Amino acid sequence: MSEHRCGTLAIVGRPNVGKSTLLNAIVGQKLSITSPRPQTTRHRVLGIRTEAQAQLIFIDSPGWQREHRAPIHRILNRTAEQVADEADLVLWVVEAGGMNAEDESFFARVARDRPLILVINKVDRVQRKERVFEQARTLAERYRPVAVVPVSAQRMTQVAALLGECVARLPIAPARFQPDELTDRPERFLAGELVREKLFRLLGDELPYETTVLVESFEEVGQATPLRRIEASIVVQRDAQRAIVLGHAGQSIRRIGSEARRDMERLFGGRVYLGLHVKVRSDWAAHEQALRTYGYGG
Ligand SMILES: Nc1nc2c(ncn2[C@@H]2O[C@H](COP(=O)(O)OP(=O)(O)OP(=O)(O)O)[C@@H](O)[C@H]2O)c(=O)[nH]1
Ligand SMILES: [Mg+2]
Repeated sequence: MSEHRCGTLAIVGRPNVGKSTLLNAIVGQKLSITSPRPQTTRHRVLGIRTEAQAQLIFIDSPGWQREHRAPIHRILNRTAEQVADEADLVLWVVEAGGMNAEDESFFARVARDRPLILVINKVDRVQRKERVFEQARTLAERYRPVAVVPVSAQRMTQVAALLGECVARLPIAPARFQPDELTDRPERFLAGELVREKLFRLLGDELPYETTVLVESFEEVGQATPLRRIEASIVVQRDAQRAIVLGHAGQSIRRIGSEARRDMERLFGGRVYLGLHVKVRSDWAAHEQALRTYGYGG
């Protein structure tokens, strides 16, 4: 019997390459929110995969970007750098056919000198597969990773092959989490994130990045078929944004609420009541201190 392996794997790269989609594909649950908008992820999110002879502890991170125009970008970059620092192995995610100068500076500043697996994601978007192999060859020569694996996180293509490459390179060590643990984040955190995902997906560019979600209360009631009662506030900066979140006759917020609730029920495996509110709070995002109060940077 082979020895048991366990270690941490950082999922890093520039915004929007599919890091969180990959984490979810690996764990089989929506632990980390995803959207077509860059910098959807704002926190480190752990996703644990337990196999017979290995436990892989993946850490999803915010997209790293070269330019930071606002304090929040600096915080997100720092979080991504810390995640890469802490891990036994770094999974650097890039896009099939779509590398740019930002990937290059990410490598120079964050990924260089680390044991690196290069993940070429979104291969489903490339018609001619030999293009992907060419890209893999070029990247292997240029960045000297321990492996290059083309995948489609969305379609789950080659994810098993990626896991095989990962396990082989982890230290021999006992498991750190129980086999049924999927993350270190409490349900309360995951609930807030799912509301934020719907907000991002439904309202997209209409809202500024500073829009966030606060879970005001989270309780479980009832014995036989417990119900999670969750009250959450969407925090915006201006009255006009409040109107956008509410939508005509409250349509938008109702849809955000029902879609978020459906995802929560799937993730928690039980009934959920979700009360959603909108709060206006101006200018807090300009201050890193305020961001910390809201739980960023952790
Ligand atoms: N076609 C295709 N799209 C993908 C794939 N993986 C992710 N996407 C899409 O790419 C977009 C970004 O995905 P995310 O997983 O949120 O990307 P991310 O790297 O976590 O982004 P940030 O958290 O913003 O840094 C979403 O619209 C995904 O549906 C893939 O394998 N194929
Ligand atoms: Mg993400």
